[in-house]
Amino acid sequence: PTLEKELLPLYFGWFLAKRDEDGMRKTSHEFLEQLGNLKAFKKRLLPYGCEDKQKLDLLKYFAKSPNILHCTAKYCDYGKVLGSEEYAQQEAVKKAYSKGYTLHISALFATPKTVGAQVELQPDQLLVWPADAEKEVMPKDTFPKGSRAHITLGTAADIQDVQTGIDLLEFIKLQQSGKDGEHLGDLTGAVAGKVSYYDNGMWLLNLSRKLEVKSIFSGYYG
Ligand code: 2AM
Repeated sequence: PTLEKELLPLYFGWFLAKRDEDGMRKTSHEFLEQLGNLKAFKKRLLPYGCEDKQKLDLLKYFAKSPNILHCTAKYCDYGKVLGSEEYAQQEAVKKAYSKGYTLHISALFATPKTVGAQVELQPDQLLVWPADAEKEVMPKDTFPKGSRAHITLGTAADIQDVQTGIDLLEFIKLQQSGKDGEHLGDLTGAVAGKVSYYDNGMWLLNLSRKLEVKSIFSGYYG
């Protein structure tokens, strides 16, 4: 018999269940629509390459959206990424594979590059979160484990998905240094919460009611 090597995916992650994925896309639209209509936002369009008070359709601005909404745990590039074999062989990862998880979303954010959801990983979810996930993209800073966890909802033209987690870490870095952003408005309905501005076109919505979405931990082979 031939020895078969296990295939590694493009990435491991939590994939939103169909019904919750549809809901999440609607929530994302609602967020961008309400944010774009905020007076404070209309006055701060320069980071988005617009003149002040010009009209900016955020739904069009974030032209790209992932085919399947998910929260990436480990990017493997089919095994080309160092450490992906070791990751896949961890007991915790094998145990989690194909199991259902509820993702907790505490905030939504938009920057000139990306729009995303901040995911608060639960203790059982942190078991499959790579120790170096934050260092991988921001080697000079220190973050609590799981800080990078997010769902990419959309990206501006020419921006890669991977940027969303970097943008999220940028918010957290500012929060860690005591800069909590300026409270510039409130959103209502399904996206009720406080909107804070962090300069350079960085907007964060702290949800009054955390969102919970059902997901399955698995690998994407694409
Ligand atoms: P995302 O997690 O922000 O959505 C495939 O490219 C998926 O792997 C995307 O969802 C992408 O971004 C994620 N990803 C995570 N780390 C990556 C990396 N270092 N390079 C490329 N994609 C990465």
